[in-house]
Amino acid sequence: MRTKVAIIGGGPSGLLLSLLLHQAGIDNVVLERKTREVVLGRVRAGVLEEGVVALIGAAGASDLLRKHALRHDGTVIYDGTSAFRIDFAGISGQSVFVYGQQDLTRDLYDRHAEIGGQIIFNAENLAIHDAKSDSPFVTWTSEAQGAMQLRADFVAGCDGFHGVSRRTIPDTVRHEYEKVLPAAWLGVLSQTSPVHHELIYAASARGFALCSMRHHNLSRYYIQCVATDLAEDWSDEAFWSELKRRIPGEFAAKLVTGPSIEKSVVPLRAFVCEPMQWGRLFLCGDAAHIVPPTGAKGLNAAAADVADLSMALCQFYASGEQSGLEGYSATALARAWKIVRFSLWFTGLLHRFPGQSPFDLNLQRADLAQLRDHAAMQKIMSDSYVGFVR
Ligand code: FAS
Ligand code: PHB
Repeated sequence: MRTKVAIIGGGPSGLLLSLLLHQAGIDNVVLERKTREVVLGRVRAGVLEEGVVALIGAAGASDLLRKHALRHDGTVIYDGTSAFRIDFAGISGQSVFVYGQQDLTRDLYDRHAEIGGQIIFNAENLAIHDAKSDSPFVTWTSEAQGAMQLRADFVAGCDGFHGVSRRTIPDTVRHEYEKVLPAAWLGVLSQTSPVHHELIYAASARGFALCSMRHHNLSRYYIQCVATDLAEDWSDEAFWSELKRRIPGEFAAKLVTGPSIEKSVVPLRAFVCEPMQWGRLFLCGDAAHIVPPTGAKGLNAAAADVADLSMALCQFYASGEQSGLEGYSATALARAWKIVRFSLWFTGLLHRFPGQSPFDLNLQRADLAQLRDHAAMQKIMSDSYVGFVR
């Protein structure tokens, strides 16, 4: 088999890249380790930047998003005593859009099927070969077809944190930076009406909590938990009772609870791989970087990589110009580190970590007061959250 771009990974990064390349008439094949059902079953992210919504539109997959996504012009921050609002629209002139990653990935898959895109599921034991040559190839096995090979001009590593692409870059070339935080998030999805029409980020003395949503009858809640907690360690009752103790009383009083239809634990860590390219292999999204979900940046950062790589590939195939490809890693890494910085700052502001001294807690209180009272601080936070920090 032969194509122009072999895309490893059928998550949001891989599908978005495949659609954007298709729009430009650039032949590509997506290779996904799991089944479509497994990929679409992942709940994950919930907030999209306005620029990412436009990118999904450029990929031809935004019809349902534009119809059903909830536009949020701001968010509520609770400092443990009082709540205040950050007015994204007023401060940054942009909003964010609440639309679950599950729905987005489904839309991307539906569009991909509409255009007759090529995707191979259950691609096991995938390996990338000759990435430093101008004719790399990918091998894999599948029950249906046995050992397979695909030759390509370029390979896009969109296979997430546990994928094979990043590890294809030799240890002598690859530098990995990681910061693991001593906490995790326990997330619950429930078919209940959201407690508020905007998100509530709560920095309570008992730990962080987040009230989010998917639509008017589907809510997404998180509480900070111990890093070693398992979802099954928490009953629904225990979850709801703890959430109520961490959010402002006025919201706790009207919180609609119900059975969890999904419950999962997400570790809090930041990770960056340098470089994000090696020869004709280019890494996008979680394959190259991970951020704590506090800033709602993981999926948006992945989309930004995809936008850069698709533009660079379009430039190459249109005119032979290689500057976009040659500068991809430097551009994407400069952005990734700013996104890591914002996500870690926002996480540190809102979470309580083991070993924090009374001095640390007073500093945290001062930082929250600074965000509440100073327009300059709100400008930095708002611009970062809506996606201006690039
Ligand atoms: P993904 O991991 O989504 O997709 C990679 C794909 O590659 C997968 O389908 C995988 O099966 C496939 N793959 C892996 N190895 C392969 C191989 N060897 N061969 C072929 N295919 C292979 N972000 C937020 O903004 N907010 C959140 O609340 C949030 N919650 C999260 C919760 C969890 C549990 C996780 C893991 C992440 C969360 N994220 C969140 C971040 C998440 O949304 C990612 O940023 C987003 O999925 C990135 O998309 P991809 O880069 O496509 O990687
Ligand atoms: C979500 O709705 O899943 C969500 C929203 C905002 C975040 C993280 C997760 O910061």
